[in-house]
Amino acid sequence: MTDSALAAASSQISAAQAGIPQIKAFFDEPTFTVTYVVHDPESLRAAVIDSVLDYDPASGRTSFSAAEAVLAYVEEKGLSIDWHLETHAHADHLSAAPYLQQKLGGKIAIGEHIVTVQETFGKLFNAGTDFERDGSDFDHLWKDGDRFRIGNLDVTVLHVPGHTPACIAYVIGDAVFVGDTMFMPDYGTARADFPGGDARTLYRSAMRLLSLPPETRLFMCHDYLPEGRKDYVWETTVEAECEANVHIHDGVSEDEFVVMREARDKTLAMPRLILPSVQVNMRAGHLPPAEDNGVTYLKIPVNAV
Ligand SMILES: N[C@@H](CCC(=O)N[C@@H](CS)C(=O)NCC(=O)O)C(=O)O
Ligand SMILES: [Fe+2]
Repeated sequence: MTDSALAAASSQISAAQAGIPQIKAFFDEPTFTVTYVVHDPESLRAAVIDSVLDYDPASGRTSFSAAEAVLAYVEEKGLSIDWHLETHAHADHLSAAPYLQQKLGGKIAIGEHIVTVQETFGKLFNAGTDFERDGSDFDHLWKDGDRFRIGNLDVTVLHVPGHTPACIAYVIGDAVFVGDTMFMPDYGTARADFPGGDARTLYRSAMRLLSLPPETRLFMCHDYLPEGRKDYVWETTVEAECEANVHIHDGVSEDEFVVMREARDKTLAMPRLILPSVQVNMRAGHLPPAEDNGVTYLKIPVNAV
């Protein structure tokens, strides 16, 4: 069967030399998340990928230091933001997309299968009828193989489920923002035990990305600083992952991967911010509506996760 989305992504990468995207990474140490600003150097059109809203669970306070760093960079470079791109509904940090959108304009977008995620978490949080669950909280939903441009940069969307059902990767020029599929070679892959996650599906998604040209640059969504390394890093290549990824290097079979992934997932604690994150991120990063006293509340489902 021909994979036309992947073929488009591959030929785009080969042709990318003319419009190499400019990429700036912002690492948020409290959540180990990497936010990217990607821009076209000719037109200065840009996208923000996977932004972070600071959230202190003890006080319930949000703040904006991570987002302010992105704002300062966008201003300094004179960029125009077309998109706030999410790779998935994150379970470990709140998105700052609505805050950045209010300051910078641009549309908030995620993969079309977010509706599955909205259904699951809408139920878990007993969200009312104000929560539509049809993706309409987002400005745009991508499907596999969608192509668009950021200035002169070509972008191809790849659906890469497994960590969550809605995960997508953005191929921008010769750079792929892989979301939570794989991590740096010495850390491996993302967990597959969230609702709708699946280790076998994750393996297939990772293999799909790893069939892109070897020189393709890969940008991670997280780095967890494995033992033996002193610095956080988030950029690698298809070739390096194929050679050395501790979970999915060349030669690891699908069945071997599934056994390893499922065993490892049983040992992992829930992310520190999963409950606040998913009920906000299922709404594209908007907080639930304030109650009649003007205060916004986040829910904690007891013994339900
Ligand atoms: N310690 C982190 C862990 C977050 C976590 O579970 N991250 C997911 C991605 S959203 C993952 O795939 N982790 C892989 C691992 O921890 O091995 C936290 O509490 O936020
Ligand atoms: Fe994630």
